[in-house]
Amino acid sequence: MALVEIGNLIKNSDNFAIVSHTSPDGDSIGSMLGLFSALKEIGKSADMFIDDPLPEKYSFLPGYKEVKNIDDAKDSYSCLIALDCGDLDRLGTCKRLISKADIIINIDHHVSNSLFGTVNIVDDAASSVGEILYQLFKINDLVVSKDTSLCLYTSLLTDTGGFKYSNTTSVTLSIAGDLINTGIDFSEVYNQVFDVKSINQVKLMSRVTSTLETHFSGKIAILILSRDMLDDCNAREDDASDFINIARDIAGVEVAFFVKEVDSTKCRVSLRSRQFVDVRKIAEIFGGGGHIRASGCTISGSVQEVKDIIINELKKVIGVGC
Ligand SMILES: [Mn+2]
Repeated sequence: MALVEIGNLIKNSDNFAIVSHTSPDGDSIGSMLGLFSALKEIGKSADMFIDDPLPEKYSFLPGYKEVKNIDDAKDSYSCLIALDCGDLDRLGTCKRLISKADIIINIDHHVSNSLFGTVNIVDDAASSVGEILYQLFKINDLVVSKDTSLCLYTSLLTDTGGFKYSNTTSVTLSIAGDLINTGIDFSEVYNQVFDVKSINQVKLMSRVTSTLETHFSGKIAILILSRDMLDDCNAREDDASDFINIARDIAGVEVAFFVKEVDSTKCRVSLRSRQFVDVRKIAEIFGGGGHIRASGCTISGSVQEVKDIIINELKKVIGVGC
């Protein structure tokens, strides 16, 4: 459906629920808070839900504290807007809100999106959901205030890794320019999102990097995060969300993956590639998804077992073209 029709649908609705994926990142949080801010500008009521704690580093964003617990949801919503979710399972427990809403608007940029909405805007050429929302607001003459801009800018900045990933386009940069023109402190956003670390996070980084292993003549780099490390450092899993980049950035590495122990029976895996390997395909084998250079999945097994499973899959693709 076209952006103008979605805009009309939003203008003619009220009582919104906004949801996004588990393990929230800068795009899910930035787009959610940006949409919330834009809806408030036109006098709409909206509740926001994410089925996981929000990383503290985004607490500078307006509306951060207004994200609600799923147990505080109303009995019904006229319109539910899902952001940055390739499929309904990405919503975690927020999935149950689907049956409480009359209309589902699905706004996403994952090519694998299952089109679960009543209406769907899935643009895999967009760097981030924040980029799609900006276009939606502009084309429908909705106000993009300084608060809204701060949130959307955070979406663009984080999903492009600071405007350096190949998903960054001239459209992304032009929108970022428009957002900066509202007067937001964009260097402070960068600082908060990429630079500032807690002492516990730095301690955790030291533990995680000490697990570094490389395989296939240094083309594969692996990091491990165990529950014990989190307990020892008094840290949360999301404190480790950027550590995968340390492995990916080692000279000669084509694929980096990060095995995070959920419990003794399963692990979450994040995958990154540099130039050749489509890591989304690997994540999809295990029911996960993502993008060609960044993906994730959950696999049953111990840390060691899961590590071996991924190495085995990479064995089939590494050396083919790289
Ligand atoms: Mn995204």
